[in-house]
Amino acid sequence: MAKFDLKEKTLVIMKPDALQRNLLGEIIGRFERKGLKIVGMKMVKLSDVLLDKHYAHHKDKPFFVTLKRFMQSAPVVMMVLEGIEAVKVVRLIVGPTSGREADAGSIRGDLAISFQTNIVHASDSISTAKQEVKRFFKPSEIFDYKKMDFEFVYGEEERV
Ligand code: FUP
Repeated sequence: MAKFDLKEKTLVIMKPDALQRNLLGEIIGRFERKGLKIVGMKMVKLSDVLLDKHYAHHKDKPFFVTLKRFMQSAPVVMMVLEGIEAVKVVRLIVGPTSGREADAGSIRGDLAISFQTNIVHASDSISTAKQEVKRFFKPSEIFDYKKMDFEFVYGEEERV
């Protein structure tokens, strides 16, 4: 069995504030430069049904209404990113929920000063990532292709 899962996938949602603040290219560039592989990407207006499922764990919280209003205020751009330990790596790049607590160098630490308008969503575990990728992307919207920088992004032992 392979030592590393080169195809671990995670979901990133670039929220309406990322779009409105012209930060999409900046965010995508950070993930690209890290070596993560973009295997799916699309722009959508999130429906009530999808948001109720996505934020089901927050359904009874007082901020649920404002969170939904914000998430539906403009389209979002969603990506499926792939790579070894993609879920963990992406959460590190994104930083903790509050832009005020996130370390400089992370997306939220560098680009957000809010708790709610915090630029991106990223799956928080391997099992959540599996559910979220399935929730937002059809199998035909996820692509398996050869990336030309692969041999330089990973060392030989990681590529077997
Ligand atoms: P995260 O996994 O970092 O995106 O954070 P959570 O799943 O805990 O929260 C999801 C979203 O709910 C956050 F991005 C912002 C919003 N939120 C609030 O607006 N108020 C709160 O008190 C907590 C979360």
